[in-house]
Amino acid sequence: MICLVLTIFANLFPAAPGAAQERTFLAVKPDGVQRRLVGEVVRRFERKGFKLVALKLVQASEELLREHYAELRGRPFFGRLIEYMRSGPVVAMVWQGLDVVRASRMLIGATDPADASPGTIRGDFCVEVGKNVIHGSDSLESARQEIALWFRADELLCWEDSFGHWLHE
Ligand code: IDP
Ligand code: MG
Repeated sequence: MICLVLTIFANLFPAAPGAAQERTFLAVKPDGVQRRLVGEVVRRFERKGFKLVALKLVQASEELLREHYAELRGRPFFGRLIEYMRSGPVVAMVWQGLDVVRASRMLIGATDPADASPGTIRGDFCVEVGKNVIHGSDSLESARQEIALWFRADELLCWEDSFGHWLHE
């Protein structure tokens, strides 16, 4: 109930400190988990000022992954992509903050690490599109769908953020 009131308030006054703002879905892919990059990824999003609202280690099922990547069903690499994502656990997360969907894509870098700028996650930690360490939602609508696909509503925590005053005007 408190969450609901805060969310309504935040939507009415978007610039208010601690405003709910938007949410995105991120996942450290199996190569990122194997290569011990989970802490590095979390550190980058925390350091930027975003707020973690959910996190879990998941061995994703084929069914879940087919749904998650449904848009890419017709692509020649689809089968390999599903196998890659099933090859080990992933760390699924929801992050919240001002313009977080777009900002996350900038922190992550281009899909093909060869095109990703140095300083981005893909630019710094990988070399091939088929092992590109991290997933991030590409729009508000896909963020909404992906969060609902990977998390139950009660796994998204609404917690008081004492940090917002130092981030927002
Ligand atoms: P994104 O992850 O940057 O949003 P998408 O185009 O949505 O990129 O593709 C989803 C994932 O599919 C990529 O992150 C990558 O793992 C994989 N992928 C995309 N294009 C290729 C390709 O040409 N070969 C192999 N895998 C690919
Ligand atoms: Mg995508």
